[in-house]
Amino acid sequence: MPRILHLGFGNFHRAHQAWYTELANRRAEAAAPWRITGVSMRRPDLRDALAPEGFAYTLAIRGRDGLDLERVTVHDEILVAAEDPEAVLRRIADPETRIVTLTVTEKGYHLDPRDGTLDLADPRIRADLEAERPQSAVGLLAHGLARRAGSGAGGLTVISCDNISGNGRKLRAAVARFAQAAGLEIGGTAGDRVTFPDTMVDRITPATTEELRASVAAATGRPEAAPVPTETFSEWIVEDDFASDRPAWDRVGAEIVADVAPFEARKLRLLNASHSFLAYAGLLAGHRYVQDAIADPALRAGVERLFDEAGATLAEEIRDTLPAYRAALLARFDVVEMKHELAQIAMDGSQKVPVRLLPIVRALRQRGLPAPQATTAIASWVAWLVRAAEKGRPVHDPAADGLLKIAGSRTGTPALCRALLEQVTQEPLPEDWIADLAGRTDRILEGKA
Ligand code: CS2
Repeated sequence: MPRILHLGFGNFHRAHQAWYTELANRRAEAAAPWRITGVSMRRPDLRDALAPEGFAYTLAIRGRDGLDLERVTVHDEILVAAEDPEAVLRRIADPETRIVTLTVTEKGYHLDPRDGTLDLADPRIRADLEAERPQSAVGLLAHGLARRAGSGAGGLTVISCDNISGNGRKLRAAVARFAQAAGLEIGGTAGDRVTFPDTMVDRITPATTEELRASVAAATGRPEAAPVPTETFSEWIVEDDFASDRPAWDRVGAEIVADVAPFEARKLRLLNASHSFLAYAGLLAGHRYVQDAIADPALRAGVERLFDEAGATLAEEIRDTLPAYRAALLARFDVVEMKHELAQIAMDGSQKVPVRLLPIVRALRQRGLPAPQATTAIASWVAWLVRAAEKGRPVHDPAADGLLKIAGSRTGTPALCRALLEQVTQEPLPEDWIADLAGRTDRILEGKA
């Protein structure tokens, strides 16, 4: 039975890659169905909640015309990496496993946000470098690939499904760096090839709420512990670089292409960039959900300007798609029943700002153009951190301690902006841009923006 091992068994995986695999299995009736081993990285809660149902769950797909319920039944095993890393390593080395997918969020890669390489000074990575049984995704992959190498287990495709630009390439480099530092030999022979295609993934998937549990129970007539809310829209673009066979994903909507980069830039710089802007500016304006922020005329106008700026940085070949893409995005943000929490999107800004917003500023400045709205979006992040430091509010970010220390310092806004940005980029930060950023931050903090 062909198998996928998935690291990061959370709602996004359950709404996206698992759903494509479910549909592909239904399509390819004659072939052996693919099964997924889900791996929760830390907590057993979801495994325990889903075990009585044989790990099946309901996907609650919310569109303008109501709720559509689909059953997803592709998982037959859930492991918990923190409890039993050995079981995960065995599965990576298992010849049945043809594909490893990952949704561990940006911070789950332990990359240095300033240059996107594995951060060997990160405490989790340091601990894993000493351990026989690592717990991070990168450590598990390096050890698992070392076991697999030369075993004749066959080719393996490792697919990062997180919102990081060049996600496949960065993951490959991170695993190689870890292996080198740990003295592991992972280079497969011709028969044991391992590839890391780049991908663009897209489906808005909020957290499960009590309200969703109640509406799914009312519709199906039986209570369910962990249904997943999502939208009708879904997109998955994967680089054509497979070392193994794969489910018939391309027959159910996924696209396998030669170059993912233009799609990835469009998604990160339009969807994710405006999400982050709405999160910081929206929370500062007292909103709770994406739907409230996008209904605020000032914020909606800001999103439109951000779309203009981001659109101008994209490759020529994708520009024609922009009017329809932008209209679809606004409609997606507007679905009132989604209740997508801005606080969830605001998390991990130090990992998100450098891949979503800074590339817009960089690309426009390289052409001698200003990037006022992308700069305002970054200023919203800075202002939100300053407010959090003032109020002693916790910030969910792997770099929270350092960020809050800077945000709470009384060095003056330009120095504060520079110090914060230096946490997330190695690029030179020109004085005029820092002055502009600081001015925008002050106006937001004074309530004048
Ligand atoms: C969001 C994304 O939480 C966030 O930062 O911007 O998770 C977004 O909902 C997805 O990328 C949509 O595909």
